[in-house]
Amino acid sequence: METVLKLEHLKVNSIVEKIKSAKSILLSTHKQCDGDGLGAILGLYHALKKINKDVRLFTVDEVPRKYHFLDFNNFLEIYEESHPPIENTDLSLIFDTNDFRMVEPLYSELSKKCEEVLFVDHHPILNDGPEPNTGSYIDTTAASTGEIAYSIIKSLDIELDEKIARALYTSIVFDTQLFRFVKSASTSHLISAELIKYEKDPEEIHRELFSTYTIGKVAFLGHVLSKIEYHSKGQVAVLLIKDKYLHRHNLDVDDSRDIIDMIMNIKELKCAALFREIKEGQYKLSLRSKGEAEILSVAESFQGGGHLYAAGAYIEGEYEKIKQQTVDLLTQKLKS
Ligand SMILES: [Mn+2]
Repeated sequence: METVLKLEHLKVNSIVEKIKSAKSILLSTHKQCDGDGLGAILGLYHALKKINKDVRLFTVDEVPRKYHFLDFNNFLEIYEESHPPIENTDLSLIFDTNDFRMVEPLYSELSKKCEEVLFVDHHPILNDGPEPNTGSYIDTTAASTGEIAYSIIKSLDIELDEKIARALYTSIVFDTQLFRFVKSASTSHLISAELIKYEKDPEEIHRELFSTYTIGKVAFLGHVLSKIEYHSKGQVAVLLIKDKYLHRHNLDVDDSRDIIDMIMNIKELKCAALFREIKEGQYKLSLRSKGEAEILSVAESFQGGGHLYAAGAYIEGEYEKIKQQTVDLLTQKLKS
């Protein structure tokens, strides 16, 4: 087990050296943060505190309710346009994205105030997107950025503890969806096996992340799941979630985020597209594929991004048109 993990450590050496020489470090993740980015920066925050670094933790917007069990209220700050300027900082590390647009307006402030701003990520660099800053660390073989944070912490010789383990374990189980998406590597399991020694109730974490349905949410699901459309002989599913559906059941945006993965449990399906209405004529598209069709390029054709088989984009236009365009692209991908 040790050998496998040691190999992983080597790759993050440049980031580790930068952390060693920095006194003040700021950690952040993409907007509408998820369990992966948040878990990774929380784990690293607790670890860097142990070696007496001056660390600050920022998100660019509210952290969704379901992550509140991670207990970050006393030190996590939300950066908004009106936020007082950030003090000069030696190093900023941004986890779980390599696209600065996902970290605005914080990113612009960091570029002014930090010696160095680097991305630590596992998403492929977008073909048409911005080039991540030199020195950034991107490992697309990692199933979560929590695994990268783990390697950094280990390379710094920081001993794990309950807080670090809880955060990193959250990151891994969130992005692998309880070890369903592990990118065929043993790394996620090996690291988790070590983390779980420090975590007294891993099942509580599973519940906090995945058993979050309220009665309202189940009613909402009953409503939206009945509206799924099937195309290409049932291989492609499309769903539109109107803003008013969420309002009607008193839910927020984060409550709609797991629906696409739920749809992907349909056996016959090969890929799915979920459109969430932001306002009329404006949609957040989420795409998923079981692996036969690569869908990142479909997201990129709408100026979006993500992973090869899980991607998304923000789209403006008339719904029926955008939908048809998406279905056509997905069908093409299935044929090629
Ligand atoms: Mn991630």
